[in-house]
Amino acid sequence: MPAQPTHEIIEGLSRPQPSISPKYFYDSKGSRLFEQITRLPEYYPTRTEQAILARHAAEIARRVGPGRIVIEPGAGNCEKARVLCRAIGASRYVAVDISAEFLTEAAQRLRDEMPQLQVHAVGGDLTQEIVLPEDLPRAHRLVYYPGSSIGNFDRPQALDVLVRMRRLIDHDGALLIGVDLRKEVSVLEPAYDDAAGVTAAFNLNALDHVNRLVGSDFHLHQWRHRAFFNHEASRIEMHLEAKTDVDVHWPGGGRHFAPGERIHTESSYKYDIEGFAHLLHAAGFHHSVAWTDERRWFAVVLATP
Ligand code: AVJ
Repeated sequence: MPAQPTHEIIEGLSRPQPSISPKYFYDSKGSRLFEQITRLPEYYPTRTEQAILARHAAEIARRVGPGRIVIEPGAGNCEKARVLCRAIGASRYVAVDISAEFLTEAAQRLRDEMPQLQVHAVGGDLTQEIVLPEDLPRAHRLVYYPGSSIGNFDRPQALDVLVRMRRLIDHDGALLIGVDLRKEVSVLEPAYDDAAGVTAAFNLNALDHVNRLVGSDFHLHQWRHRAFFNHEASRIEMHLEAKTDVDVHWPGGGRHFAPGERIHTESSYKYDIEGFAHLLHAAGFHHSVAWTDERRWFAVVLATP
């Protein structure tokens, strides 16, 4: 999180098209809700990606080779890395996350479980420069970016993030990245608007988090969760929509929302494999291999310079 989240949040809320960055979903309650989302019947990405990784683990391991230094931006609970590091016989693992405390605990658990793996925890995120441990060798690195987190960024931002990843590795490095693919709206929309209302709670929780960060007075019951596929932009959009006239105050200001007015909280871009390979190419990853599931809902891509 930046040093001054208050500024960024108020600026976003004050625009004609108000928005809150999706990074504000992830306070401790939001992180718990997200873990619940990954287990929902409608939310296919997590389990589809895991199935692809499990199915092709041997081939991935063969292609990347043993002794890799795995760097994972947005590592969170380090769950996914444990599986990968085992499968490929990694030598070191560098977990990077904005929530440094959460990360330190997760890193310690991983050390206890895999004593042969050297584990480092680093605070930071991909929209800024990541500062890696000084003694970390440059050779034989593998950047791991699962979960289709790249989908949160629009094209120029996604390109920028991929360029930053490219700079983390040398010519012998690689990127293993999960990408959610374009598919029928009847599958996409329920994944972001589930029957149990977990995604709605996750979206609304951003208002609670914002209240705590900026001292605003959003009342959650005045807002409803909206999620729909924007075909032109090829992205799921999540919004919070005012149910009635809403007046929100924060120190030094505030704003009025008319009934039906929306705060944009997240975009989740859906790619096709060819388009994503293009983006990778533009970022300096000139070779890529993609694995996908039978329904072609999700892709795991190994990209190299
Ligand atoms: C963590 C960004 C991959 O876009 O699917 C899930 C976040 N938002 N349900 C996604 C999310 C609502 C998720 N990413």
